[in-house]
Amino acid sequence: TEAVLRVTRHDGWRELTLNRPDRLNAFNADLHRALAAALDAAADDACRAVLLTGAGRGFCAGQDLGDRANMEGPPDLGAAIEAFYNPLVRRLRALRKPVVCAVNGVAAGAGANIALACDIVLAARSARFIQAFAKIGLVPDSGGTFFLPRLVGDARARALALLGTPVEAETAERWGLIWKAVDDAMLMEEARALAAHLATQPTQGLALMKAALNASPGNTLDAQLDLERDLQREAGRTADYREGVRAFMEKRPARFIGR
Ligand code: T3D
Repeated sequence: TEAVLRVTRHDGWRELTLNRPDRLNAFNADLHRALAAALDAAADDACRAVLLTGAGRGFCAGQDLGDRANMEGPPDLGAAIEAFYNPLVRRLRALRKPVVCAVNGVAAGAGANIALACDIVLAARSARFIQAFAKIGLVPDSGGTFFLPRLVGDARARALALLGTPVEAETAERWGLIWKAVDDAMLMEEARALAAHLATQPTQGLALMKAALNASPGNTLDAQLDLERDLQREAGRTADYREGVRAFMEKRPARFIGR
């Protein structure tokens, strides 16, 4: 049987492809376990960027509802969130390297919010983002109620959550939900070029940047200024910072090593 997650190693970065195309890459426990293992493995210094995408015509349809179809009593969905979805979002945010998401098709439910948890989101023009939870009586999870209002503002976040209205990629770009909508035929080329570029950049600096941005929503300006001071202290001690300054002074491109 084909793996539910395809891991492709490129020079300095890895491509992770959700691979249950006949279910629009909906999550079952196997896919969760495989993705968790791949993200943990991506902590390796040899990997300096990650690209997450989906096989087939969808990106991810969230939880596989087939696994929830024959319930005897009321299920404890909190247990699934605790075991799988929350750790996934935490892994994506905590990974000390950029995660690019190429949303190749529909992203629904947790599938939409997992895309939003990534650092840079590109989407095919034909892709849609759907907070599908309203249609089955659930609450946006996987950070949806955290990311949505911060990305698009409270008014849009509320309507998207309460109505489950699909958002086209171009609208998503215009609203600031994602970085960029890309022609379908160009999506993977552009996403791979972006991941490959990030893999040549000052990885420690990017990791510290990510930490600062992760902390920002919960911080006061004073706390964030203190954090920037501490992270800049750390960034200033990296070999890549010294190389960046040297390359600038010598008017040549920098050669970053990720340390
Ligand atoms: O339970 C917990 O652990 C709590 C955590 C919950 C997290 C969540 O994500 S809850 C939200 C779950 N997701 C959804 O509610 C979305 C369900 N899917 C859809 O609404 C639609 O499929 C889409 C809008 C995403 C796409 O529509 P469309 O018309 O392009 O495709 P389709 O025909 O509906 O789907 C294609 C196939 O994929 C189809 O199977 P078939 O008929 O060809 O055999 C469909 O059943 C299957 N599929 C799509 N989404 C799921 C799925 N199968 C299982 N689970 C899915 N989520």
